[in-house]
Amino acid sequence: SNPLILLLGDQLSHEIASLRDLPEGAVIALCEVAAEGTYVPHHPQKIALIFSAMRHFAEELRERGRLVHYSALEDDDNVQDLLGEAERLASLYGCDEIRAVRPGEWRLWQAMQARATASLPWRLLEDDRFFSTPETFDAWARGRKAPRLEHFYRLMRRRTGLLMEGDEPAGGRWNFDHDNREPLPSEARFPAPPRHARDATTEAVLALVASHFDRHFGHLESFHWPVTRRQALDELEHFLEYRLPAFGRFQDAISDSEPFLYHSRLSAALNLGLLLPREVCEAVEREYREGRAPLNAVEGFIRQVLGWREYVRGLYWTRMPDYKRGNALGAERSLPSFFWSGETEMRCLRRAIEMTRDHAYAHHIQRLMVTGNFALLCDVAPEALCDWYLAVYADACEWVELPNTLGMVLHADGGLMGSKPYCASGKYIDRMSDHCRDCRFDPKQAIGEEACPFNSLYWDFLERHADTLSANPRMKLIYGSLSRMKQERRDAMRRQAASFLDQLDAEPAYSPAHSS
Ligand code: FAD
Ligand code: DLZ
Ligand code: SF4
Repeated sequence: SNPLILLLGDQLSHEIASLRDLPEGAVIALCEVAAEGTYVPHHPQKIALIFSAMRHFAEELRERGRLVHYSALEDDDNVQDLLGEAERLASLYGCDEIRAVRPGEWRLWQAMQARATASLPWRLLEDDRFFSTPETFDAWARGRKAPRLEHFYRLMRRRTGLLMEGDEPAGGRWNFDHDNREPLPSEARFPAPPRHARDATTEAVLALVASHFDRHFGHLESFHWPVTRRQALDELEHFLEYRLPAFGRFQDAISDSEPFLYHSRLSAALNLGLLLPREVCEAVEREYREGRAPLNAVEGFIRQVLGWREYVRGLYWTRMPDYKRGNALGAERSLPSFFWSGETEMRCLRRAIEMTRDHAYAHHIQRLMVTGNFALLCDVAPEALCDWYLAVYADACEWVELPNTLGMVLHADGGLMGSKPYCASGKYIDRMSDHCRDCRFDPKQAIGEEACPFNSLYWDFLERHADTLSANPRMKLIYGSLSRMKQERRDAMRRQAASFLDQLDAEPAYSPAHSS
């Protein structure tokens, strides 16, 4: 046969299934298309990262002697749609089938399956770069009333042998989360991230993106993403040496000035395929085995990649398309316009959104406990929030973004991702961060002009959703506190929250420009 291999922008691994056992005449296609750039208004850094990484990967394939067709965004004959472009190229090169690995989003998977015809079949292959497949996840989850990360994670530790000593977890415990909750250290100096040289390819892509996607939210100036495997390996080395040892302790801390803290910054390289999760976990485990990093850090990291990352993917593929329609708390509010401008007096939100705009990055606790928590407490509609997270982060791909946003943040999946919502008041943000001293609000007040809005929103959220949440055993303590609160105070909270939400609703609606 004479296949056309369609490689998507997040399939840039030489080990990927579609590049194995290639017949002599196989044509490998990588396609920059407008449709993928605009179905949500992606951050310009995200588009630049993907295009530059695709161009570099195409070059590597050519160096390995492969026949590659690269459709650039500005090519005259580009039909600007992934499936259409693949079919055009298949006919151009006289190919008799199109091969592709399962993409990262259900909409494309569905479209590819629907597309196959007798004259031009689409052959779809499993993505085996992950530790698990949708099929193995399904086999595990089926029959469980409530699938839980912890059980899945232990099974994955056993299956892979990562951090295992025989049948026992290294260090005698599966979980070191309790050691991983230190607030921001007062005098810490965080390691500066590596800066990768921008070659001519990256410069050309940055110019292209600046001219085509200039109306999307996000700045290009600080573009620093690794765009090749070589650069991604440098990022990994940097993480192992300078960040991993402190990764666990400050995993939950938030800083007003530092976007990266001790986080790995590896999600984008992992999601694009420049690094494989197995090699990253093995390298991190080696640091523990050879005495260079403590177990709480190493276990904390491996839990995220071997546990959460695989778990969300399993949920995504086994629950879609229904998963995307979940709205267990009936949230209907539109996304506040300041998510696209950063213009709010709430310092923590402002900084999380500014860092997002500047770097196409915010770390997990900013996503979960600042922007996410706020959206949860305000009943922002899942679809609006999911579109935002999918657009603004360099690592965003629906298989990982959706369960985190709709499930973990909004509790809209009825508790598949988390047994309780991660709602919190200003007290939590004050404890974990140094934002509040620069804020015009006071995290210790709940009522009045100076009061931190998170506080009244938090209690009002609990009141509003008591029907759904108060029976949850993990919410018992907090509903106990609520019921002991004087009625007067509860009424005052409700009024305070209502007036905040009214103001929010009165702001002009805004949605970011989708450029052509
Ligand atoms: P680190 O803190 O260094 O973590 C190490 C690695 O663990 C990450 O690189 C990532 O691969 C993995 N990881 C950590 N947490 C999660 C998680 N909850 N789910 C899956 N993998 C995880 N991650 C994405 O890769 N893409 C997304 O689109 C995405 N959207 C998110 C949306 C929301 C609302 C939330 C709360 C989280 C989202 N995450 C997403 C998970 C997590 O926030 C990012 O993976 C992480 O912040 C990336 O930065 P890092 O590489 O420095 O992570
Ligand atoms: C996110 C993205 C963008 C902006 N552009 C392209 C593109 O032009 N060509 C491409 O193959 N992939 C792109 N991607 C990534 C795809 O959207 C991603 O592969 C799917 O979302 C699912 O995996
Ligand atoms: Fe955020 Fe409230 Fe602290 Fe201001 S006072 S930074 S709004 S938590």
